Amino acid sequence: MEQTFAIIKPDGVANGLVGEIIKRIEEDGIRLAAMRLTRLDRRRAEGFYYVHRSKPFFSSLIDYMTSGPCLLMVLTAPDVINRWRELMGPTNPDEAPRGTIRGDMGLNIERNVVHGSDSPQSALYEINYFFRGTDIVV
Ligand code: IDP
Ligand code: MG
Repeated sequence: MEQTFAIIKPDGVANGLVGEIIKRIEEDGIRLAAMRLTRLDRRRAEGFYYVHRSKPFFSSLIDYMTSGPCLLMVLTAPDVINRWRELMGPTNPDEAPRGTIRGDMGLNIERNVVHGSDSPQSALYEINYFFRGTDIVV
């Protein structure tokens, strides 16, 4: 069993896509292990995206991620880090195939609906950044 960290970003929540995205997660056989609806403040969003702090899009990314509520999730399944990245599709919705979440619902390379950890190390960091062990129920 493996765990990963996922976010339905503010555009996804604002556009009413939570149900459709969770349906795709469950239909893939991935289990929800923790979940919280929250609005990030700048400090929290900047800490989360620390690795991107020197990118030109950083401050715009923080504006976006703090623009409204988002849904934080821990997902559990065998090989779930790769499986969730496959369901999301590539970062840029213009390059994401139909049938992927970003391909079907992403607005642009910034407003791309969902986040997923990219490695076991980042999954561990990101899960612990937002959740306590006792919040994780599967
Ligand atoms: P990922 O979310 O597919 O792992 P990352 O490269 O880790 O992609 O970038 C984190 C987030 O930053 C992306 O999901 C997207 O919201 C935003 N982002 C990435 N590249 C760009 C860009 O070139 N312009 C604007 N925003 C970007
Ligand atoms: Mg990333």
